[in-house]
Amino acid sequence: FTPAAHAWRLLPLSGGVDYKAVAGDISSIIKEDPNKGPTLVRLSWHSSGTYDKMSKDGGSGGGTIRFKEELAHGGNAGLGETAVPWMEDVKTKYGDSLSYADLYTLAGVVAIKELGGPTVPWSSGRVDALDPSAVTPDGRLPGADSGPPGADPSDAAHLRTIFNRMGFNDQEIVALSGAHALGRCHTTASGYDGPWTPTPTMFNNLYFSLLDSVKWTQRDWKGPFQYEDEGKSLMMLPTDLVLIQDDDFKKYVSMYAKDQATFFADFSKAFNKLEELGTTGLKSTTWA
Ligand code: ZEM
Repeated sequence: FTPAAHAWRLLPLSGGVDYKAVAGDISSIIKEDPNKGPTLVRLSWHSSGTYDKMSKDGGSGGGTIRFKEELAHGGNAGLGETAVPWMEDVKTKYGDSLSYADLYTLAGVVAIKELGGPTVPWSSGRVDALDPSAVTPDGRLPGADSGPPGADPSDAAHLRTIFNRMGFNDQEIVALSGAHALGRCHTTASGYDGPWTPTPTMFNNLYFSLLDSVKWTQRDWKGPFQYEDEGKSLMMLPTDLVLIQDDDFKKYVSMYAKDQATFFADFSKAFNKLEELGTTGLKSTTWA
């Protein structure tokens, strides 16, 4: 035993990043403009949602969503002009010791908590891919329009195909979809328009209660097929309505509409799983 060896053991791992400090910096960005929170949740989800359990590629692990090749994927419209550049100052501050992959996934859980949601467990240790060769092919994220124009949009099979590929079951699909309590659709990004709830900067179970109770009708407009409420202030995507058109999905919608605590618990588990798909060697990290 030597004092030097002892001191070495006290050094933090992972290049010594203080993840609580990183989380604090992300929180400050959201406090300054709460509308950035939902877009950061979308960034973290899209960075993770490329995973394929058969080929075992994709997922958040390489931080590949920062590459223009991946940002060019249809589902990522808007993120290259918003959430990705918003994180750049934080990345610069911590340098090489903080990976983009850890930063983007941490931003998701910080935003969820900052906007009133659960403290989702998070682990550090993702190692960035150095070049875009790890970018997966376009088409792995769900499309909001699950059928051709004019067709019956209630195609539950599309959602199951996409999410089963990542390893999620019906209950997890519905729980994860509750993130649409947050944020809105932007005509400048996806082409869809409007928020799902009247409180888009609050993480709660309102998405489920609105889905379950409001009379949703097709919006008459020049944009893509979407639904609106009678007051014309809220929206639902065709894929959102699928969750009440399919009985196996609907039972979870009704459950989460009645029970926010169960929604928070199930969402936490599913979102943590989402952010760790395809990763290896992560270390459970206290960030809050
Ligand atoms: Zn979303 N999502 N999503 N989503 N999403 C949008 C926005 C947001 C689908 C989808 O097509 C869209 C999940 C699942 C699915 C968030 C989180 C999560 C938008 C609007 C679309 C079109 C983008 C825009 O125009 O800015 C579809 C089809 C899904 C399949 C089920 C899951 C899972 C999520 C997280 C767990 C969030 C927070 C937003 C709001 C973004 C913002 O900028 O306000």
